Amino acid sequence: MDNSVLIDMLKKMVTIRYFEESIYDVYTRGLMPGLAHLYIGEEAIAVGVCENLKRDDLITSTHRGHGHLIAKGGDLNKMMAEVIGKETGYCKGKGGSMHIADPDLGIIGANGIVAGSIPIAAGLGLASKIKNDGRVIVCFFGEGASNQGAFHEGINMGSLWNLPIVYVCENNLYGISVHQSRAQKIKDVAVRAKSYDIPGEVVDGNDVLAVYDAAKIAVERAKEGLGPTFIECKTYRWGGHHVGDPGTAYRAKEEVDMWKDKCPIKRFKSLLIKERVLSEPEIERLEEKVKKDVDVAVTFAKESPYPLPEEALEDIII
Ligand SMILES: Cc1ncc(C[n+]2csc(CCOP(=O)(O)OP(=O)(O)O)c2C)c(N)n1
Repeated sequence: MDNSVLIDMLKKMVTIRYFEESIYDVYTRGLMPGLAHLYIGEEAIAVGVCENLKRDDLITSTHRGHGHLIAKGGDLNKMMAEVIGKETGYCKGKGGSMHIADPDLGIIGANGIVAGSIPIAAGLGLASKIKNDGRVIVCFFGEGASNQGAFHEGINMGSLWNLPIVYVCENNLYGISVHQSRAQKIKDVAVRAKSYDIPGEVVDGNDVLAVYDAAKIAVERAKEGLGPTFIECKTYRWGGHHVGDPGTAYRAKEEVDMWKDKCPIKRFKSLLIKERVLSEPEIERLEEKVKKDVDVAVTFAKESPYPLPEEALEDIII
């Protein structure tokens, strides 16, 4: 793989991490209405998958969507402004964290309905197949979503109609406060692919190159008309379910610490240093640049106006 691609992947992972930390900061300062679900710890998945996509390819996202959007090229200023409810945001500040979409970048949208994006991916896949436009649809969701009826109905259609979809299950072990073992008997969600007669693979979701490799094969299969693939990425969310949940009541500190040791960014940085792709000072400079970009987004969002009350009913369907 070209060094510039590896560096771009690190940059995107660091951007997601710092963007999410900044959201936590604006939340604790009381600048953010409502809540947001952070992606810290899971950065390798969005980046490893989206690095295989072209601008025209489509992604559907989840309630924990910032990482997917950034990995697909989302605008940091417009994202941050949306999260804190400002008029310059993606939805003029009326949608918030869980409703960010950018169709021009192939980002069909975050989604507050757990598993809601899976039938949407079936529709997008069917449209792509009918138009024969060569697009691939990546559908992100959690292991919790895989217990929903919409998951089974959506994948059944994807499989039956041989649609160009890559199903990416981000198994972070918890659905809100419920451990996976209390919600499903299987350990590997990927086994469910078998009942839909599509390939299913388990990968280390904290290893960005392992995710990249698995997604590359899946994207190629979809482009060749061979139908969907299911990739389960094992990972962990470092924080609580959302910014208001400390995440300490239902998880042991040792468990959280163990996963923090497996930090996808630390791991990728070590590899890039070992392979002489980047030196430590170069990584520091990259991180400084990313921090500046995110800080600019925060300032842009803070300084932007709120939407006008008289426009509250515009742009919505009532
Ligand atoms: C249809 C539906 N049911 C329940 C909820 C409440 N809810 C929000 S997030 C969540 C857990 C989702 O877990 P998972 O799919 O594993 O994603 P994660 O939060 O772990 O990323 C639930 C039950 C919802 N938003 N939508």
